[in-house]
Amino acid sequence: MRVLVTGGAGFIGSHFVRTFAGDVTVLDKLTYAGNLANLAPVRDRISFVHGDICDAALVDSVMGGHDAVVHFAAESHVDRSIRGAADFVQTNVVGTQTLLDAALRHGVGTFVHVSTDEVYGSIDVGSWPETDPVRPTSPYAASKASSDLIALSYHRTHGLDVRVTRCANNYGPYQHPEKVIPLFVTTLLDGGQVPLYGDGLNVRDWLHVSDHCAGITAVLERGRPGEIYNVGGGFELTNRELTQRLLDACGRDWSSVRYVEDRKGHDRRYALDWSKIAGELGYAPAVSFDEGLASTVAWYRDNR
Ligand code: NAD
Ligand code: TDX
Repeated sequence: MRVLVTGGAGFIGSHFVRTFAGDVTVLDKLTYAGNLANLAPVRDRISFVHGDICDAALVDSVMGGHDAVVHFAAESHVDRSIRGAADFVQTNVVGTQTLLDAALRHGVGTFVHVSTDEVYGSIDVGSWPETDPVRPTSPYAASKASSDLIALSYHRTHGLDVRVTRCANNYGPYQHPEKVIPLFVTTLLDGGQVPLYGDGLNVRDWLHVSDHCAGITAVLERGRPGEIYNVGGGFELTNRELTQRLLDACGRDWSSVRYVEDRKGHDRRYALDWSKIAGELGYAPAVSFDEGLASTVAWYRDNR
């Protein structure tokens, strides 16, 4: 299978490319979040195209000859979307539409659109099934929800084989240190203080990046056209509980933590019902949180 992977130099996309057994072309703009070094282990067996998914002529010239697209490229950080939403709308919405048009023109077999649990909004108890409506709150989440709807519209309107995945919070090696786990680990290893937002009681469900990529591969290989698949099964923690584990792993205490002003519109909790992907595709997460966090901290220690 020849797969065009957008955003393949980022955190999750590069994990997918490093582990996927197929012919891969990466299309990546190498924004602040992309890093070619993330692809170093596989650089000689993949093709790399440096460019923007919003560049219709470039996307058209790259798309031909691929059996599938796995679309990771996005602006991905909530705090940055609060400071300014323009790049989020441009890349996440217009970029996705540009890719879909090219995929349609070139008769690409399958288009996997990689999305997030944040499109559902915040949930206090229970978990979201795929049938729940989107109620995004941050500009990041709203741009992802918009791209999900546009992607699904290409299935219903044009018959393009679009499949949407919505995953929980990822952690693992190679993540940009703007996100909470690598930010806290690298800061604590350097002896600094970490900023915990608000009361620290917001809850996130943490899934190892390799489990997310296993879910994406299952959807690519065995999923159904026009369907949404939640990819969950991580480990739920409040940010305080997470911070305690990171302090323990880095040999620090609560004097290394300062409570700071809360994120605007900070979603309280995300939780996915992932019974569909488990039942239909046999997906099950394989990495325990303790094991995954220990190896992630070790990776940041070894890759300063
Ligand atoms: P990331 O920010 O680490 O990487 C994004 C990549 O996309 C970078 O390599 C960047 O250079 C590239 N990119 C950005 N704009 C581009 C453009 N206009 N054209 C081409 N390339 C561009 O992101 P990530 O954390 O790896 O997330 C990947 C995808 O998974 C995103 O779509 C995100 O919404 C989704 N997702 C992330 C998480 C998470 O916890 N990180 C969870 C669920 C879903
Ligand atoms: O300095 C911080 N202090 C803090 O308390 C940062 C950066 C975050 N936080 C809190 C905010 C969140 O409750 O930690 C939690 C996790 O924050 P992020 O790492 O920014 O992730 P989140 O906002 O939950 O979004 C992530 O998961 C879903 C990814 O960045 C998204 O791309 C993905 O879609």
